[in-house]
Amino acid sequence: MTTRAGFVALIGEPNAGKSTLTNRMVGAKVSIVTHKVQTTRARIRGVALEGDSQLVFVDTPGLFQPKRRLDRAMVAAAWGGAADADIIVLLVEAHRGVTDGVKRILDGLEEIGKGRRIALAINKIDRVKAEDLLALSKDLNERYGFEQTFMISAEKGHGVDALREWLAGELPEGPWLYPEDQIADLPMRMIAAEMTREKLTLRLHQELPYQLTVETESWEERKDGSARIDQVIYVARDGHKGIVLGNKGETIKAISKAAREELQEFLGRKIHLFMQVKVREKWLEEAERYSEMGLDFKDGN
Ligand SMILES: Nc1nc2c(ncn2[C@@H]2O[C@H](COP(=O)(O)OP(=O)(O)O)[C@@H](O)[C@H]2O)c(=O)[nH]1
Ligand SMILES: [Mg+2]
Repeated sequence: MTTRAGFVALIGEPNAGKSTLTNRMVGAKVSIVTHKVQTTRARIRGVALEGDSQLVFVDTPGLFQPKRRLDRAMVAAAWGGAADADIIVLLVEAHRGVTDGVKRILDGLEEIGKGRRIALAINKIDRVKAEDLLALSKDLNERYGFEQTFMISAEKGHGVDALREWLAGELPEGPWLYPEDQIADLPMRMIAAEMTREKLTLRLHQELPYQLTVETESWEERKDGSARIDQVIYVARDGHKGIVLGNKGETIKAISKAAREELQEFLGRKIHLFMQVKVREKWLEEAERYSEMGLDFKDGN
């Protein structure tokens, strides 16, 4: 039996559906998804099997024009994910078409693209008419020489099998990179923190989710099979703390409940989840916070 294995980087603008596609490929939720942009911060790897192939999907933060330090670290992580991959899949939103952001990514691909294998996946086809899709596909293929083009709906599942099967056949021959039952390459404490950050992002408005980060401080296994998890939510301002806590602590209670339920389902056991909110004005400038997110913190970042 010849096995194949390799890395498939999913790149695209924020909100293109990279995390949704990662989760669908893996068949489990390993990456958080919201309707808001810039939800994914680090590179998250989700592992999928197709026949004798092991596909490691690298879900990246979106590619956009970075302004702030965290933005720059995220965009660097996204391009880094692409550079390390065997195959790159660019996701473009069907209903948005060739935006300025997409044009900038195509320029970026010209730079790193030499000798790289790059496929196009037009996502969210459930939102457009078939004839518009063909025109968009033609337009994009005139702008860049993609190896293959797929029309998919990551959310509804259309076209995803064809993409996975093609990728599985194209990856290099070699032994699998992860044990057969592993679905994500992210420490569980980070997945737990991400789950809480997702609930915060869904619940809080505007800029606030961007200005907070979640870390799992301790994870204690208990004799009865349950676990106690302690997390800290770092916010940048005093006022934010009040918002996260909510009136009489209602907001944090609801967030904690939602995160705990999801974690329990994911892990299949009882979880005791404790959260604390800390004000750390400078967390967006602290190297340690970045390494906790799996991002590089560099001078000039
Ligand atoms: N209609 C539709 N929505 C989608 C599809 N794929 C993703 N979405 C939605 O697009 C939003 C962004 O998805 P996400 O995976 O977080 O995008 P990312 O920023 O590229 O990781 C979410 O609200 C998803 O539910 C799709 O195929 N069709
Ligand atoms: Mg994402």
